[in-house]
Amino acid sequence: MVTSPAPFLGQCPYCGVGCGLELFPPKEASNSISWSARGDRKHPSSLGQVCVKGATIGATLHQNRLTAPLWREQLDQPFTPISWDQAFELLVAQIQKILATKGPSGLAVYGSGQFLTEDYYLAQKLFKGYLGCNHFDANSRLCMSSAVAGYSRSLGSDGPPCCYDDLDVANLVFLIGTNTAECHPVLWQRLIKRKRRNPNDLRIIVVDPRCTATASEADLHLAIKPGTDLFLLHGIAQLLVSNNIIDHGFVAAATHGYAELTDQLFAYTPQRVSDICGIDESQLHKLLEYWQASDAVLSAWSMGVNQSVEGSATVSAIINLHLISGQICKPGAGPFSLTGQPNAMGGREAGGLSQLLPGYRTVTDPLHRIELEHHWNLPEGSIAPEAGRDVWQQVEAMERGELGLWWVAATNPLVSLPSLDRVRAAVQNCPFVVLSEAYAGTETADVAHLLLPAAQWSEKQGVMTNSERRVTLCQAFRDPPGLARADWAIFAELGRRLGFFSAFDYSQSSDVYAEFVAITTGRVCDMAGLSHSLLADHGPQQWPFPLHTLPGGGAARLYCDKRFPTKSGRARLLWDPPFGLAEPPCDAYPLILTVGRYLGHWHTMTRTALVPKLMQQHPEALLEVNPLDAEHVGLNEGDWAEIRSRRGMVCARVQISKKIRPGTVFLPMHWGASQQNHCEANRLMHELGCPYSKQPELKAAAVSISRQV
Ligand SMILES: Nc1nc2c(c(=O)[nH]1)N[C@H]1C(S)=C(S)[C@@H](COP(=O)(O)OP(=O)(O)OC[C@H]3O[C@@H](n4cnc5c(=O)[nH]c(N)nc54)[C@H](O)[C@@H]3O)O[C@H]1N2
Ligand SMILES: Nc1nc2c(c(=O)[nH]1)N[C@H]1C(S)=C(S)[C@@H](COP(=O)(O)OP(=O)(O)OC[C@H]3O[C@@H](n4cnc5c(=O)[nH]c(N)nc54)[C@H](O)[C@@H]3O)O[C@H]1N2
Ligand code: SF4
Ligand SMILES: [Mo]
Repeated sequence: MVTSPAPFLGQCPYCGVGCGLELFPPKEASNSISWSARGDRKHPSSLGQVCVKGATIGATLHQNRLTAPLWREQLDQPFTPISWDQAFELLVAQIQKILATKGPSGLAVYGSGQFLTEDYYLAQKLFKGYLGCNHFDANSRLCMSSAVAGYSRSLGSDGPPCCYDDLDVANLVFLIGTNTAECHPVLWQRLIKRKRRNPNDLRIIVVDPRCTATASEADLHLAIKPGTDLFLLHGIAQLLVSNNIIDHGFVAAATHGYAELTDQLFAYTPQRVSDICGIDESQLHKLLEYWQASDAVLSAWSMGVNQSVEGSATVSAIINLHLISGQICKPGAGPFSLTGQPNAMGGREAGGLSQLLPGYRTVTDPLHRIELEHHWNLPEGSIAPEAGRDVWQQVEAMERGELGLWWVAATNPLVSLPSLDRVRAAVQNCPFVVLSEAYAGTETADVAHLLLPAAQWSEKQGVMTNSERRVTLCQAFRDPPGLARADWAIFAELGRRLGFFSAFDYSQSSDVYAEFVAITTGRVCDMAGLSHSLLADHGPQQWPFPLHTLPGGGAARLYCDKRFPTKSGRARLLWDPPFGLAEPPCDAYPLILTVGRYLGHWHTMTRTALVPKLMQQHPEALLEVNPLDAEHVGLNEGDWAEIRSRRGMVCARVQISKKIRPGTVFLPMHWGASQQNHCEANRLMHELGCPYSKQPELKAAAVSISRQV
C-alpha cells in the first residue's frame, strides 16, 4: 500500500477565526501548480471546517508575485531590479542620514496583522529598541485598537477572556457591529448549526444598521442608526439595573465604580434610547426578556463597534453589561472581540502598535521599558518614553515633510486608510517610501521608491494567534519566489547591517520566537512554555501557557478566579457619555455611508482577485441603498450612482435593498484604484478617531448620492 505523505499544517492566513489548514502539493499528473487546502480536523479551533477563502488559498500563492527588490529614485520613473545588497545599502544609508539629521522622529514604520509574530517582534526590537524609534504602528490601528484600549481600560489589560467553546454553551449571543456570517464564517456556522438543531436553547441578537446574512438569522435584530451603539448599551445597562438583573455579589467582590455608573444611567430610559437609536421600544424589552432568561450571555463584536470615535467607550460599555450582570469569568459568558486579521492577536502580544512593547507592555511605563532594555541588552534609557506616531500621525508628519523614510509592510494603505486623496498627497512629500510586499502592482507600490519582495505565509515558518488566544505554528512548505525573503529575516539583516550584529544574529525563526516568549513571562499573555518544537509536536495551544505547562494545559478562559490585572484586582465599571458620529448627516450630505466586507473577498483583493470563483461571486462593488432613499434621488436598480462626501466622489452600481435602513448606504472596502471597476470607498471617509484608541471612524461618513449623468 502506498501511503500519501503527511500534509503540511498551518493556520489560515485570512481571518482571525484562525482555522487549521492541511496543505497538499500540486498533483504530479495535473498541469496545475496550485497547492490545495482543506480543513485540519485536528485543529481545536475549527475541527476541520473552512470557508470559501481558506479553501481557495492555494490558488493564490504563486500568482502575480514580487520576485526581486525594485528601486526608483523618483516616483515618475520606472522601477529597476536591484540586488538585496543594493537594497540594504540604500536602506542603511537613508536610515543613518535621517538619524543624523532628524533623529528617530524622521522614521516611521507601518506594519500589519498579517505579519507572523516573529516578523512583528523583530521589528519592535530593531525600531523601538535599537533605533530608539517608537514610530512603529500597524493596520491594527484601523481594526482592533479600540478593543485593546477597551479591555485595558475596563479589565486592566488587553486579552479577550473568552474562547470558541463558549459559543456551544451560551444561551444568549449578543452580536454587535459584526457581520459574523460573512467575516467569521466558520464561527458563524458553528453557532447557527447549534441554533438550527435546538432553537430554544440559544437566542441570537444582532445589532447592525443592515440586515446582513448574520442579522437575518437572529431572533432579534436591532437595526440601529449608525453611531448610536453607546446610547443603546447604556440603555441596556439601565434596563438591567432597573430590573435588578444584577449580580450584586460579583459587583461587590470584583468591580469598582458601580454607584458612579448607575448615577449616570437613569437618564437612559427605554423611550429615549429607542428614539435616539431609531428602533422600536418593544425591541429593548424583548432584549431584556432574553437576557433575563439566559444563564450564560456571550457578546461578540467587531468593526461596527471598534471603528468609531466612540470605539473604546463602546467596548467598555459592552464590558459593563457583563460585569454588572456577572456574565463573565464563567463558561459561555463574557465580552469577546472577534479579531479581524489572522495574527492581529500576535501583533498585540509582540507590541505592534506605537504605544506598546512586547508582552502586553506600554512604552510609557518606565518599568516596562527597563524590562525590555535588559532583555535586549540595551543601556537603560534606550527606549523612548513617549508613544510613537500612530498611522494617521505618520500621514500628518509626511504632510509637514517631517518623515525621511516611511516603511510600509504587509498592508496596502493606499486603499485601506481613510481620506485617501489626502494620504496620496502626503506620501508625495516623503523622499523614501519602502514597501515590503508579497504581490506585484498594489496601489501602495505606486507611491513607493523601494519595493522589497516578501516571502508570505507558506514560504516562511512562524506562529499566529487567533481570536481565542490559540497559537498555531505555520510551516513553510513552498520556496519563496525569486529573491523574496521573510519579513523577520529582512529586519534581522538590516539590524546586522546597521551594526547590531550579535543582537540580530538569528539563523531561524524558532530562535526569534524563543527570545520573544521569554519576555512574556508573568504577563497576562504568558506563553513562555511555548516553542516551535512544542507546537510542531503537540499542535496549537492556547495561552496563558507559562513555562512547564503541559501540552493542552493552556487556559481556555481568562480571569476565572474573578481577579483582574488592575492594581486593586477589580475590574472598572466605566462611564463615557455618548455623542454620536463625528460627521453626522446634514442637508448637503444627508446619508451615512458605511463601509465593510463581502464574504468572498479579502481586504484590498491582492489575493482574492486571483481566484475566478471569488470574482464571479462578487464581480464588482455595489452601493446598497434603501428603496426610499433611491426613490428620493431617482435611482433604479443597476444604475450607476455618484457618491460624494466632503472629501471626494466615487461611482458604483446601485443595489436597491430593504435590508439597509433608510438614511444609510453601504459600500465594500475591497476595490482599490488598481482593480477593474475600481470604487475607492475610502476616498470618501474621514480620519477622525477615538481619543483613547486613535482608531478612525471607518464605519461612517456623511454622503450624498445621485444618478451618474
Ligand atoms: N470575508 C471577509 N472576512 C473578513 C475580512 C475580509 O476582508 N473579508 N477581514 C477580516 C478583518 S481584518 C476584520 S477587521 C473583520 C471585520 O468583520 P466585521 O466587523 O464583521 O465586518 P464589517 O463588514 O467591516 O462590519 C461589520 C458590520 O458593522 C456594521 N455597522 C456599520 N456601522 C455600524 C454601527 O454604527 N453600529 C453597529 N452596531 N454596526 C455597524 C456594518 O453594517 C457591517 O455589517 O473581518 C475579518 N474577516
Ligand atoms: N472604510 C473602511 N476602511 C477600512 C476598513 C473598513 O471596515 N472600512 N477596515 C480596516 C481594517 S479592519 C483593516 S484590517 C484594513 C486592512 O487593509 P490592508 O491591510 O491594507 O489590506 P490587505 O489587502 O490585507 O493588505 C495586506 C497586504 O500585505 C500583503 N502581504 C500578505 N502577506 C504578506 C507577508 O507575509 N509579508 C508582506 N510584506 N506582505 C504580505 C498583501 O499582498 C496585501 O497587499 O483595512 C481597514 N480599512
Ligand atoms: S473562517 Fe477565516 S480562518 Fe477560517 S477558513 Fe475562512 S477565512 Fe480562513
Ligand atoms: Mo481588520
